[in-house]
Amino acid sequence: MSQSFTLSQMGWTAFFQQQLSLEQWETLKLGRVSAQHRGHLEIMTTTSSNMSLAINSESSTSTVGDWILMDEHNRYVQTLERFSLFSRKSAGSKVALQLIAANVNTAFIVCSLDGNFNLSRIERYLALVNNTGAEAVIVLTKADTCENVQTYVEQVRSLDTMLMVEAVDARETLSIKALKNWCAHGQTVVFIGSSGVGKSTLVNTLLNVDTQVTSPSRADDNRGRHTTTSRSLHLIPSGGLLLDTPGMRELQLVDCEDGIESTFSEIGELAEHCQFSNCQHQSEPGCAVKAAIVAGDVEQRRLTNYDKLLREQARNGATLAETRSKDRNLGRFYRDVQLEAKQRKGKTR
Ligand SMILES: Nc1nc2c(ncn2[C@@H]2O[C@H](COP(=O)(O)OP(=O)(O)OP(=O)(O)O)[C@@H](O)[C@H]2O)c(=O)[nH]1
Ligand SMILES: [Mg+2]
Ligand SMILES: [Zn+2]
Repeated sequence: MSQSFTLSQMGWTAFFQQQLSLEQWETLKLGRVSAQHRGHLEIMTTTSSNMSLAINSESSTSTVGDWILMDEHNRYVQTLERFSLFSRKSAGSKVALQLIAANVNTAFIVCSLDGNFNLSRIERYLALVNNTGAEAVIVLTKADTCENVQTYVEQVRSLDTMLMVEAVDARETLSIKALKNWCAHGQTVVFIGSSGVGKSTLVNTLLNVDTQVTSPSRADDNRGRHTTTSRSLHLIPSGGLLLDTPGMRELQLVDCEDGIESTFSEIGELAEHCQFSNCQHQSEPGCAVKAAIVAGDVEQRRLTNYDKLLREQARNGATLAETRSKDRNLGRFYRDVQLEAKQRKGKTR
């Protein structure tokens, strides 16, 4: 299917326009990465919804949602600066940063009300989203299977009274009507959350077509059977772009301190009133955070999660930096060895 859209429908704004010179604007082609495959990127342009671009060492750093420039032969030239970027530590033991999505306005943090609900997990996703500057909306799906929906909505609101929360039946157009507010013309929305919570179901209902494959929930979503296996960007002809992602088994945060601080801002504010400026809020005297917990104003769970996430992102950040520097040193080592070999050859010749 080859539909064509305007740049503005695809999310183009002045932020990107100002990055181009007049010459680039007149001679180069623009596209937005809509999917990433093993050897090629799928690109949305004003003339094609699925142009293919081979991945080379330069384009390999771009991700779904990126705007890229191509020359007249459809060769990759450059990725434009992003206004937001989602990344995490790659799942499993691999020490690498995985880019999830670029240029996202809103993130729907999707949780289902059938056993998936977990406030600490929601905070983890919130820290990720708040670190990017995108707006977070908590979408509680499978509200049709739950008897006390309102109590869950209130639990989420207790994290932050300003937080947007919507409880829906993801399969029903009428039920998800409120979500359309965030899917306005040119706005990009990413769907994140565990496997089986209804991300692709939401995408299908919002698109009004069954583009994304969905499958019945498994009792245990920890076995790695994900229905959606890659990220993809879909344009709603009436406005908005939806970025579906595979369920995350493990969202490990990296360098997310700002996101964590803004997600748990009341703890930081209280900490300013602790007797010691380096208070760890454990058992120090004059701890304002502990006092708030005793008074019932802050949940102990929240403080524990705050500490855990802060430590985790710092640890992952340090490991990643170490790996990068090792790689650099190794690269230098190989270069030196090659240089030496060349010099030796030169001498013997
Ligand atoms: N009753 C009910 N079922 C839902 C709702 N949302 C999703 N489902 C069902 O839940 C199952 C899983 O939905 P998917 O949309 O595939 O979940 P997903 O989050 O995309 O999962 P992954 O692609 O594995 O990450 C499907 O059978 C959906 O029909 C809902 O609000 N109510
Ligand atoms: Mg899916
Ligand atoms: Zn303290």
